Amino acid sequence: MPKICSRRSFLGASLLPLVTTCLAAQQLESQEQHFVTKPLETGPASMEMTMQMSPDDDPVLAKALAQSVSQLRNLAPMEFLRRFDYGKVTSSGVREFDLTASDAQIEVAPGILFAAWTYNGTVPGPTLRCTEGETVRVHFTNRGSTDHTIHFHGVHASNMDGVYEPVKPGESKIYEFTAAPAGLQLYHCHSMPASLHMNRGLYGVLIIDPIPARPAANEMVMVINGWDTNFDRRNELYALNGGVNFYRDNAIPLRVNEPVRLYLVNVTEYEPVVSFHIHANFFKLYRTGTSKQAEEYTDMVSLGQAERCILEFTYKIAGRYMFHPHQNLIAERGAMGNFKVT
Ligand SMILES: [Cu+2]
Repeated sequence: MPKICSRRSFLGASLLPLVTTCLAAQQLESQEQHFVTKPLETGPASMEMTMQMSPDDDPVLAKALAQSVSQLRNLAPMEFLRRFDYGKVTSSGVREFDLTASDAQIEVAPGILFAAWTYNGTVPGPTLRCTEGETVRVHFTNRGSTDHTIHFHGVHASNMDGVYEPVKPGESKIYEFTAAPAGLQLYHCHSMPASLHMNRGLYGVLIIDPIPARPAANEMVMVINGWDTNFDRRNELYALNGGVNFYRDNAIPLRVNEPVRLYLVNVTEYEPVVSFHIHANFFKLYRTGTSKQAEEYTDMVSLGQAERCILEFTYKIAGRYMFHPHQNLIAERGAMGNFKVT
């Protein structure tokens, strides 16, 4: 029996649905830990659950962190890094995107399946890309099991803000706005509780390119996120672009002397701040990407939740270089990566 079941089974009748889920999970492959529990209600029971599970006391999570990562089901962090969705431009010049919310089981670490809520089937959702001043139209369909929205960061009308008009399962909504300001924005579900809808995986990146465009570079998107696998409002695991330790074991290839531009976004729930550090190098820092003038030249940046920034750097010496949040516990629990510079 997976340890999660034995630990939870003594917690009493209020957690009977969890126990039932655990019994069902025993039918699943023995090497996998499936997290398919319902979110906890507020109240004494959830307080009790905050004492449960961390990689320090759960051998399943500890093993998943120690195991080498190669492929993850319904996640493709290496492809995600440089996959930009430009949508389609209509004859009238409107840039249109399609986003569909759906429930999906995604493997966030080897053998760890998470019952995610997704945009277009994966986490993060697609990186949408447009140019400042364009009219953007997003066709949103909710094929999930509960209400969702899309809340875009940016400047737009209140009825396009994706907060007060929940889209019910089976329904659709069109969001339309003028892309502004240029910079690194994000989008996420704002159904309540937003913390749950984001922890479940409903977020993505919106890049609004300036006119004139930034200089050519090897561009990548990196989203820092946490995984609260037992819905106790604390993260057991952390990830870069959804995959726990994926870039630790699958180094991102870079070339010596090539300019690199990293679009960095923090969507980590339940942490007041998450930092990011690259080894053996410094970067130019553009907060929110709204200015073309770098604000700092540094090797560390700290981001509150939903904060983002653009980093520009170049490696001049070949080798393997680590990057990670400098809260080392967060790095050790999955938000670890390497560049391989050749
Ligand atoms: Cu939602």
